[in-house]
Amino acid sequence: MKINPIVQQAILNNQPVVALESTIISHGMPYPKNVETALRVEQMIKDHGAIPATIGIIDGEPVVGMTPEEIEEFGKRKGILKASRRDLPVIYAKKLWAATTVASTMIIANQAGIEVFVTGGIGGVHRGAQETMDISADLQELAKTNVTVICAGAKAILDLPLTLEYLETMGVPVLGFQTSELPAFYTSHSGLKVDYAIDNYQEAAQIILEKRKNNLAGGILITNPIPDQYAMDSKVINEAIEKALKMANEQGIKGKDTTPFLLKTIVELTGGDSLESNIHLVLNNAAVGAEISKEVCKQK
Ligand code: PSU
Ligand code: MN
Repeated sequence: MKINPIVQQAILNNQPVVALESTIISHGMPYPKNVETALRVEQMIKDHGAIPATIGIIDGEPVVGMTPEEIEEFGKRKGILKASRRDLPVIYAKKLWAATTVASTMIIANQAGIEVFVTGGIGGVHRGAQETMDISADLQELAKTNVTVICAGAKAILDLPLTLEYLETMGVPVLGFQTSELPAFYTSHSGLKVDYAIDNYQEAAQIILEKRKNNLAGGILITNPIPDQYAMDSKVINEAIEKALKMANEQGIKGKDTTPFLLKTIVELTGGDSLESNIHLVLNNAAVGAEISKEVCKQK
């Protein structure tokens, strides 16, 4: 793997590093907002005193700490694949370009020695999974790979109660950052409870270090609600979600295309409003993730 020297140095010196995924760039947001956002997220992490490491795969080589030029390329190049765990060996062997999902970013971050990973939303159990068995590989990865993921909960394109059940079965702690309610990505309310609320960065770091010290393999999910001023109106967003799900169904969208299709359609249906919320919640997660990674380094 190719590790950016600044990132490598920081890891070796127990300085805070925050991993970032690239599927959100290539398949989660339209160009040029995707690139703009990715760079702003990196800046936010730096402003909070940590080092960002955006992860992607270039010519079959995992890159940890992409350059701004590489991020730009991931944002606009056509045909960049979406790589989850099962795609990795093929992409490496065929020397392809691929964006990494939550699952594959966790794998590569872990191999590089990075504990904290910030994103927008994770994949989960899709609505209708009782029939389709569409359950994101992100959930299995959280069960086995030692990386802490900070997100804004999961989108209501998913079946949130089943996603929580699945995470419970897989032994993944689901924590709320200063909340006891699972945030629902575009809004801070899902009506569902997280396992535990955590009050501050110190507590987050203590939990992470206890999990590592006691060899309790797997990830931790820290859910961080979108700030009120950027949240969507729940009626507006839920209508868009319902409509997008119906369109996906009618158009026969399946497998790994489902999540990117839904994200794109929701942005179109809300006239770009959902994209603005999405951008702000990622920035907010970046700030929290940077602070947690600092605290982990301090307490280690
Ligand atoms: N949810 C979002 N934005 C995203 C994704 C999910 O709000 O960009 C991406 C992440 O990379 C996540 C992936 O890991 O979609 C999940 O895809 P799937 O459902 O196919 O596992
Ligand atoms: Mn799926």
